[in-house]
Amino acid sequence: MRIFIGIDFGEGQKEAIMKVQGSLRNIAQGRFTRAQNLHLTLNFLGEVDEAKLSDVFRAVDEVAAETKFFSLAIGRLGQFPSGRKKIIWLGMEGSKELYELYDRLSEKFGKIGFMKEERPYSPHLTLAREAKLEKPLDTVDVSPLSGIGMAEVTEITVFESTSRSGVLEYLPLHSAKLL
Ligand code: 2AM
Repeated sequence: MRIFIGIDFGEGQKEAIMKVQGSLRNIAQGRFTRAQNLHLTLNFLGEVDEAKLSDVFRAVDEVAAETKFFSLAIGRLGQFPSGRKKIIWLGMEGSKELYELYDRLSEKFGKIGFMKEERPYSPHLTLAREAKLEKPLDTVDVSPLSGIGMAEVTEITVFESTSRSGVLEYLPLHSAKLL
């Protein structure tokens, strides 16, 4: 099973994000993320044996039980890589708590035998894949985001990433509430 730990967003936040995506659709072609798939990835574990899932759930529970809820500002639009077909994302404004949560999870997953991610954590919320831009990204209207301000993070979720006939689906398997 392809597993990652992520943060889900509330309906109001998803609505605002989808409005920004709507504006992006005016200047780009690509595979756009569906509203139900909007999330922020914390730790990506990759292929996990079903037998190891309960260890993953326990690790998430333990970290959640020692982490206070926090706020996250959904910030600027960005893209990578710089080639012709890009991933377009919304970045999170530097939240110390988010990075601390990521580090705590990484440490815990290291202890139960998962490889540490070499690349630095780059929190982003993917709006579109394989995107081809017809105009610069700064022409996208991001004003709906100012309406939602800070997103409160109160729980973390273990997701299974599946692809059925090319349609990506992220199934929540287990959630743990932060303090
Ligand atoms: P993406 O949106 O940039 O593709 C499920 O695939 C989630 O895990 C997505 O948020 C995806 O990020 C992320 N993801 C996929 N492969 C990854 C990897 N090797 N390292 C970190 N995150 C990854």
